Amino acid sequence: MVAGLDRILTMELVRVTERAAVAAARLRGRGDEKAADQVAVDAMRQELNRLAIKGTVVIGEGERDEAPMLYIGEEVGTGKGPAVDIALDPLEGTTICAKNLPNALAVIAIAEKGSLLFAPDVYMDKIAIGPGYADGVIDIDAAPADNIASLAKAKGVAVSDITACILDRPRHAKLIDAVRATGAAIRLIGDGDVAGVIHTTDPEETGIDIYLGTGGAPEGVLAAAALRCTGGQMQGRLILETPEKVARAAKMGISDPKRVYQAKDMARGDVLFAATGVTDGNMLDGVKFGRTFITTHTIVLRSSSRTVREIKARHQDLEKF
Ligand code: VTB
Repeated sequence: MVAGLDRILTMELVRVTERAAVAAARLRGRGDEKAADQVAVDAMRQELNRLAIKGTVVIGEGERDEAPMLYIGEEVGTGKGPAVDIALDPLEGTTICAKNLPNALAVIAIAEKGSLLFAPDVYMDKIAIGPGYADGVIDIDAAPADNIASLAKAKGVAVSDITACILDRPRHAKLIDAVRATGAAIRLIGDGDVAGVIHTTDPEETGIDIYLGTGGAPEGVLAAAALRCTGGQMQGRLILETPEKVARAAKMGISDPKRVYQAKDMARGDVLFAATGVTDGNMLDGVKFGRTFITTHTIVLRSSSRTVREIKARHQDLEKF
């Protein structure tokens, strides 16, 4: 038997992201990020409160005063069950959903109490690759060209066969130039770096070998939770460039503002992770609304067994949604 969280929770999590994804998907392509996020939050919270857990949201929709629901510190679940930390993003990629572009997800991770990094909502510098490589193939402090060359060598391919995923942001102009100068390809994404990092875990399916660049720290913790389950390497460093941010992080228990976190430092112990596709993506199909049923596609992971499950569900009781 593998120690850790009750494995039944793995399957229970699927309903939570399914419900959020269906709610958000109804608002795909309507140009209204806020509305799509709101319905996803409501739906996720409703389903989460049915779980037999004593859960605390540690990565959520925001601080208590700025998010009415699923705020950091909110207690969720029935209160009868194991004490767990929860990281969630009911709609990762609100803009993607509003524009009906690929890879919007409903995402959740659960770990034993005290096991998820309590990260402030600042940027995090991130680098990630998939499983099957020796430690040390990537280094967040190395030049992008060196990381790409090192990965290509470890994979046994030419640098030009490597594809990096990077968020399309002006702040990444130098990074993009540096990667392009190596001859590697770049998949530029508009949003959704949780998906971007996860995509490195299955390059044959997604076409992405490495993730590079800065994105949200909360999204970094969610991605780390997934990588703990799939295998793969990730390093992250909070960007705390002002004394105010250093102080905010310190309040959350972060004493070394320059610390490099490995995936296992951001999500420790037994971790469960689920993501349901909202829009069609490289790994997950989006929600499909049929005349008599709704179809969802979910990936559900558990770190202690490293099982990767894909669940395609046909929901026939449409009243439920
Ligand atoms: C990324 C992306 C998210 O925030 O983390 C990004 O994955 C980072 O912030 O989907 P900027 O948009 O300021 O670059 C999101 O776009 C939204 O949470």
